[in-house]
Amino acid sequence: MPSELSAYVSDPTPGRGALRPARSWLHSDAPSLSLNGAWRFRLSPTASVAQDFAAEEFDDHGWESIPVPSHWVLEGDGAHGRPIYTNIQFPFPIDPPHVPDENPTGDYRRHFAVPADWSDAERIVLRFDGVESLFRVWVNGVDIGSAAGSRLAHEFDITPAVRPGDNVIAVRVHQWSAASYVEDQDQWWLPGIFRDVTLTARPAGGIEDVWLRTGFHDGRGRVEAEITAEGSAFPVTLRIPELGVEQVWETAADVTPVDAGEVEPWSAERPRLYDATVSTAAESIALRVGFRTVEIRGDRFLVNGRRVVFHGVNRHEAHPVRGRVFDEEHAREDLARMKRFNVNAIRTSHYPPHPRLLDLADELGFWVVLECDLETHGFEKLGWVGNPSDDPAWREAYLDRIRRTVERDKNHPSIVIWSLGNESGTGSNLAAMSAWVHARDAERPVHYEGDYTGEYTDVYSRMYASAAETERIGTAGTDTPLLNCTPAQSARQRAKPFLLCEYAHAMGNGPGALDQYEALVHEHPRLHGGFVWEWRDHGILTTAPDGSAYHAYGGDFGEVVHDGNFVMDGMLLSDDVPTPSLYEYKAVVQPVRFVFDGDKVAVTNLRHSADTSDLRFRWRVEHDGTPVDAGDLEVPVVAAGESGWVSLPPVPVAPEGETWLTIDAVLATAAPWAPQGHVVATVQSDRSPHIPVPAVRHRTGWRPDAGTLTLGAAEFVDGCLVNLAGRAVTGPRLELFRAPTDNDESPSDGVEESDASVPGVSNAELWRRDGLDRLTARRVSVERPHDRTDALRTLDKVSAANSALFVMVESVWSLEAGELELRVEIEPSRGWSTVWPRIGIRFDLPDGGAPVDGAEWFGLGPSESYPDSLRAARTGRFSSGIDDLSVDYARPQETGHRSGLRRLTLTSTGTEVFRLEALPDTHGRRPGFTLSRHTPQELARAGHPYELPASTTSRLTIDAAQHGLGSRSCGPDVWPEFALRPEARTIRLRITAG
Ligand code: IPT
Repeated sequence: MPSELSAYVSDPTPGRGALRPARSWLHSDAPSLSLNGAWRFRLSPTASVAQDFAAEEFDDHGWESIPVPSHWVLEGDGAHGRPIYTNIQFPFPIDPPHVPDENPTGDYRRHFAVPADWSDAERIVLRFDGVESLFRVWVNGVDIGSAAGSRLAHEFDITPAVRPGDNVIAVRVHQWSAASYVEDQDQWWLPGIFRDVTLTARPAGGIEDVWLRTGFHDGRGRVEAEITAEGSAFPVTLRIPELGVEQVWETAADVTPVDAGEVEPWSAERPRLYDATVSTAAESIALRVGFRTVEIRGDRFLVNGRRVVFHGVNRHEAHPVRGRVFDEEHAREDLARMKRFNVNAIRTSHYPPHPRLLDLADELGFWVVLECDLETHGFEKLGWVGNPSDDPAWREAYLDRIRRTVERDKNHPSIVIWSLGNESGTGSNLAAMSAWVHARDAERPVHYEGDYTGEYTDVYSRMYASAAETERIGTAGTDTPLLNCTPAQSARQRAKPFLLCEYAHAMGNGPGALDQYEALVHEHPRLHGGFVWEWRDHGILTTAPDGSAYHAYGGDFGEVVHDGNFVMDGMLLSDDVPTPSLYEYKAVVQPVRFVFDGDKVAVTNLRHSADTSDLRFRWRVEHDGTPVDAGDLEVPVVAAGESGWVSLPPVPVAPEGETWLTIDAVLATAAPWAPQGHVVATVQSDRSPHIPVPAVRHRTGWRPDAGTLTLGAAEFVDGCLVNLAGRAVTGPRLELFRAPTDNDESPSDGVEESDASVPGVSNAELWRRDGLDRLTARRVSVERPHDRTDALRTLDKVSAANSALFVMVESVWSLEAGELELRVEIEPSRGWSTVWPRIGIRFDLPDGGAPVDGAEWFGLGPSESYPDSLRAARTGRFSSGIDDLSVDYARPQETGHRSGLRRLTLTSTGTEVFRLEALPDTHGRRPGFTLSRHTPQELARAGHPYELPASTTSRLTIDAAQHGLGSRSCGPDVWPEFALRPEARTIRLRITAG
């Protein structure tokens, strides 16, 4: 590679020729021209191809066409290389600032016409909103400049190179560059011009930049304007028509703060915006201002004087087809969905999103932590040796990145914190970024998680701290040292507001224990909530060998190094389907809470500042899940932070069976993000009388006896169930295995080791070691009572190859008051040392002519639930087809468990097959059920949904217990309280034919 080229590609400084200072992304009436659309495109395997294509005259007829914006690896069905997914790893040798000669390089060309009336323009500016990673641009053969900073905007003055009429632009983009070392975020590497390219005609006397800093104090709004314009552009006028503001500034020196009078403040809950314009004779800029004041007072983070609690998510730009290419409609729907699930905050992990996203955040209402495009995580394995964050050669690049970040988005009221980046170690360049932000924007605090000791940031932040650690951080009067901190540094950090910039890793089935974090926030005001990792899976829609469509993850494109399905860790599946974790999250963080006391309920409004006037309260009473009465609950308006007691309606109680009272807080009128009647918060109260559980009938005189037998709906041959309700059936067999979740598969890091973890080893590994996935049974005995009439007892010893551990399973089938009862006693031997995934029994129901394909149940639902994820589940009657009982996690794993089962009816094409009543055990514990087309073993073997074998059998598992979910794929394990230790359990079912 020629050395000049190598020097260019491996230059840590941020390019040449781009306009500085960076400006806001403004809505101006100055003429502009989008250069989005079809461009000519050529991909080369190295950076060292001839540059002749940059000339004005060049024959590009043989080139392909590619859309701008796009990522070339997602265009052309694999003809342009393929996406690469890595989390921390660099997909090239760690040889900073150099990158390999194999450096996919995309050349782009297109013609554009400069309108004749642009001749009055003082300057013509070319803007790139996002190009990954390093690019260089020519206009009509004239070298304009180069830039790096993939998710940042770069503008160039191209006035000397353009002419009215036809022009040619040429852009060369390299996938790898020095910048790749500081863009090592956990995501797909997706090269190309992936955001808008725009040409603007800058008028003489126009406004270069504007910043309307707003404040809200004592009911009044204030605007402090910063206008960047030539002296000759003045006078400049600020208008906020709705407030009657019309302020004319004759000269730059006149620009003084404006009292906007009485205003409604902006908050994430009531995102009140006022249309404003800032104009000169030549140009008018439209802005939407929101009045709010951000401040830190002691260890509190306040907006408009009130503490903020972040119920946030980390949001990447990810789309299964477009990658990081922005689609406004999709983004708006995504944000509206966040609102519907009670999400109130976004961290823009780990780079500025498309600028338009912040307009949407202002409008729909979110607290935003706006993060700079920076991550050098791959240096961690080198002990951070060579990390750019502490290398003066990179200082300018770091400063350029933060300036572009803050300048572009500074006008947005939704942005309340600036974040320097993610996982970049620590060092002087980060401190320099922070100093720059403090000088530029004294109001908004600076965040960076990697500043563990708090040398240069304003809030204390951690990721994946356990609930116990979080509590230690929040507890007043504690002086336990914090992670990586001396006592003095701990004291410094404890003096600041705390947030979890990432927590509750939502990979696969999980996380559990969301509620533990939420509870802490309300006990310890220093804790300001956090941001779940993460909002959505990043799967890329592609085609399986069998022709079916699926969402690909790391390794699916043949990458040399990759991180598998670690990119599938969202609360939303790649195709926008909310996972049960999102419902759980919604329930856990709901802004209205209820506490029952007899015939009264306390309604507490936990919002930041909005009262409950937008809500209506509805109640309903159900008897065994069947509605019997409903109405509106009159709740006086409750101010934020307040509670009010309300009398409940008289609740008709069912003499036998269960009575549940449910209250929903719903939107009284439609919001921009949800229809009228949308449920914001829910609570249930159990009003059932005590219902005695029928005692186990004691039988004696058992003696060996095989042969055939019919008991109610069940037929047996030699003690084996062969037919149930007229259908062939096998089982029940003991099932201790579940298809390991991503959390189950994750080795423990031994930090804050929980009850369930062995350092360095995953639970799934322990389960396979113990053979839980390959249990075999030996029938010890088959017996009937002396009179041979109405009961059958079998005893099985269940164990795995090469193991002496075992479980005894005693099953008693009997007729009780004419009903078939099955009681299973599960008794572990001594010596089981790990947690168990489940304690259940499985019935296999072959399809025959008509598969068992549906379930109706009274119990917890409608979604799956696990011991540490039960808050979204409510008691009621639900029904579902078999396929909808499972969640299509990107990597098949345990799914579909419904807890707290009372009654279950299995159906086949709408017809009842059999009914099953689950009796609580002597501790009052009820089993759960799973109905699936696959066994746990089949699920565990598949890497993707398309790898699951065709099914000819439905599987019903009744679990006395399941292990919790935890968050161990990146974070704490299952809390001891929800970890399933081997233990004796009883399952009792009453079964009747449909
Ligand atoms: C953390 C990263 O900040 C985030 O980008 C993502 O990779 C997440 O982990 C896991 O999905 S860093 C980790 C070392 C805690």
